[in-house]
Amino acid sequence: MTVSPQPDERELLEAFESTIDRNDRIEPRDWMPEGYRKTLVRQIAQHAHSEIIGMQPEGNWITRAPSLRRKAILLAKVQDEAGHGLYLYSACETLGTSRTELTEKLIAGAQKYSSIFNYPTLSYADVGTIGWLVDGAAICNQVPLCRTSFGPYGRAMIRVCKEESFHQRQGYELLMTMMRGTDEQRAMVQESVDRFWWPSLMMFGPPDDDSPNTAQSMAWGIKRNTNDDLRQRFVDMTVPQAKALGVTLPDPDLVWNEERRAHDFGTPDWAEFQQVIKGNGPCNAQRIAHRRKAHEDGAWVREAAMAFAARTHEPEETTHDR
Ligand code: BYC
Repeated sequence: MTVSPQPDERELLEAFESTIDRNDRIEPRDWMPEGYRKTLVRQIAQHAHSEIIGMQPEGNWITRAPSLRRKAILLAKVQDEAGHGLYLYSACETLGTSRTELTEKLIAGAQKYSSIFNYPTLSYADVGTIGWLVDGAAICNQVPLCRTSFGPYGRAMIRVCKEESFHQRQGYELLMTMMRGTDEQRAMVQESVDRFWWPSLMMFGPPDDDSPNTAQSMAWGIKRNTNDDLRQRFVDMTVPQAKALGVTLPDPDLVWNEERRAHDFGTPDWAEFQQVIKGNGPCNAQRIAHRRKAHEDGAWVREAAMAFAARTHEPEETTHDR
C-alpha cells in the first residue's frame, strides 16, 4: 500500500485562504487555522447561549399572556428560540466542542451571551418590543451571517433568519394592536420602547474602533459587516417602522442626514454595555442561576435518554421481551 505524503501546513493554509478568497465554504472536514476554529467556537457558542438565555425574558410572560391566542404565539416563539440554540450548538459540535462543555462554561459564567437578555421584562408590551426591536436587530445581524465562511454556521442561519422574521412581525403586530387600543396601552408600548431602544443598539457590539475581533473575523469571512455598519442599517430600517407605529424613539439626536443618506443618532452608554457584558447587568445573576437550575433539574431526563439509547442499541435477542 502506498501512503500519500501529508501536505505541509503552508499548503494547507494556502488551500484554506484560497477557499476564503473564492467565497466558498469551509466545512468541518477541512483543515483550518486554530485561530479560525477558536473564533468560530467563541462566536457560535455566544450566539447559541443567547438563544437559550433569550428564552427567559419572554418565557417570564407565558403564564400571564392576555389571551389564549397570545399565549399560543408566545409559547411557539420561545420554543423556536430553543431550536435555534440547538442548531447552533450542533454547528459548534462540528468544530469539536461538545454542547455539554459549552453549557458548563455558560453556567460557570465563563462564556458570554447577548447583553440584551440581561434586561428585565416588566410588562406584556415588552414581548412585542422584543419581537420588533430585538428580533429586528438579530435579523440585521444574522442575514449577512447566512453567507459566513463556515458551512454549518451559515446553513443554521438560513433557517434561523426565516423564523426570526416571523418573530419580528408577530412583535410588531402585537405592538400595533396595543397602539390601536387605549391610552394606557399606548403608554405601555412607549415605556417599553424607551427601555429597549438603547440596549437593542448595543446588541451589535462595541463601536468598530473598540472591537478587537472585527478585523480578523472580516478577513476570515466569519463576519460580513462591521458592528457600526449593521447598527446603522438597523436604525435606518427601524425609524419608518416607529413612525408607522406611532412611537417615539428616545434619542434627541436621531435625525435624517441627507448628505449621508442615513440617520445620525446618539451614542449608546458604552460604560453600561461594558458592565453588562462583565456580568453586572440588572439580570445577569438571575439569568445564569435560572439556567443552572434548569440544567440540574434536567439531569434525570438526560440520564433516562442515555439509558434508553443504550437499551435500544442492545442486540435484538436480549431486548425482545421488554
Ligand atoms: N453582548 O470584538 P467584538 C437573538 C463581546 S440572539 C455580549 O465586536 P465580535 C435572539 C464580544 O463577544 C442574539 N457580548 O466581538 C434570541 C467580545 O468579547 P470576547 C445573539 C458582546 O464577536 C432570543 C467583545 O464584546 N446574536 O437574536 O467580533 C430571542 C468585543 O466585541 C456583545 C449573535 O450572537 C453583546 N451585544 O462581534 C430573540 C450574533 N457584543 O468574546 C432574539 C452572532 C460584543 O472577545 N454574533 N460582545 O470575550 C456576532 O455577530 C458577533 O459576535 C457580535 C460581536 C457582533 C455580537
